[in-house]
Amino acid sequence: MVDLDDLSAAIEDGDRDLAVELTVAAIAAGLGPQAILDAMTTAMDDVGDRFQANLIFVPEMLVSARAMREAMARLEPILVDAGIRPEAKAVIGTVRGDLHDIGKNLVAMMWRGARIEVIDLGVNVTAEQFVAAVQEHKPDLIGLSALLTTTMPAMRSIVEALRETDLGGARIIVGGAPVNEEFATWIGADGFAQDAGAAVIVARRLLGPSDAVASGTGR
Ligand code: B1M
Repeated sequence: MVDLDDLSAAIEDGDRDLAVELTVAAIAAGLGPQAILDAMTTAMDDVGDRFQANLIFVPEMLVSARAMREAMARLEPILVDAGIRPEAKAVIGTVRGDLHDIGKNLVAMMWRGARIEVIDLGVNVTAEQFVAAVQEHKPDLIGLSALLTTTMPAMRSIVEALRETDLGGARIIVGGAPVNEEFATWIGADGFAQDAGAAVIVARRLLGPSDAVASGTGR
C-alpha cells in the first residue's frame, strides 16, 4: 500500500527518484489523482513555509521543485483524464532590461506547485509582450520580477501599460530584491511578495474574494 505521506516527504526531501516511484505506485494502486495531487501540493506548501522561515534555502527549494515537477509529469495525464484542472493561470516574466531569472523561476516553480498554470515569458520582457501575453492567455495573475534598481522604472511602466489594457480581472503581483511593498503600491500593483514562499500566499489571497491589496513578507 502506498502511503501518500511518503510521497510528500520525498518531495520535501527533493528525492526525485522516490517521488516518481511513489507517484507511479500510487497511480497503479488506484489512488485518486486528487489525493495524489494534494500530497504533492502539501509538500510544496511546507517547502514554501520552511523557505520563508529561513529553515531551508534556494538549493533545497530547487531540488524539491524538481522532484515535484518530475512526479507531476507522471500524474498529469491522469489529471487531464479526470478533468482536474489547475486552479488558476499566471503569466510571469522579468521586466525589460533585466536578465536575472533565478528568483522569477523559483516563484514560477512554487506557483506550479500550488496548482497554478504558469506561462513563463522569460527575461527582458517588454510592456508590449506582457500585454500580448495577457490578451492571448487570459491569466488570473500577472507576475513581474525586477532585480536591478535600474529596471524598477520598467516595472512601473509595464504596470501602467497593463492598466491601460483589459486585464479581465487579472491581478498584478510584483517582487524582486529592490522591490518593496511601498513601491508596489505606488506603481499600482495589486500585490507584493518578498520571496517565492510569500508569492504563493499572496497569489492565493488575490485569487480569493477580497479586493484588498495583498502583500507577503513572510516574516
Ligand atoms: Co546581477 N546584480 N547583475 N547578475 N546579480 C545583483 C542583483 C546585484 C545586487 C549584485 C551586486 O551588485 N551586489 C546588482 C544589482 C544592484 C542594484 O541594482 N541595486 C547586480 C548587477 C549590478 C548586475 C549587472 C548590472 C552587473 C554588470 O553587468 N555590471 C548585470 C545586469 C544584467 C542585466 O540584468 N541587464 C548583472 C548580471 C548578472 C548575471 C547575469 C551574471 C547573474 C544573473 C543570472 C541569472 O539570473 N540567470 C547575476 C546574479 C546571479 C546576481 C546575484 C549575485 C544573485 C541574484 C539571484 O539570483 N539571487 C545578485 C546579488 C545577490 O543577490 N546576492 C545580483 C537568488 C534569487 C533566488 O533571489 O532573485 O532576489 P532573488 O529572488 C527572490 C526574491 O527577490 C523574490 O523571490 C525570489 C525567491 O525567494 N522574487 C519575487 C523575485 N522575483 C519575484 C517576483 C514575484 C515575487 C517575488 O512576483 C512575481
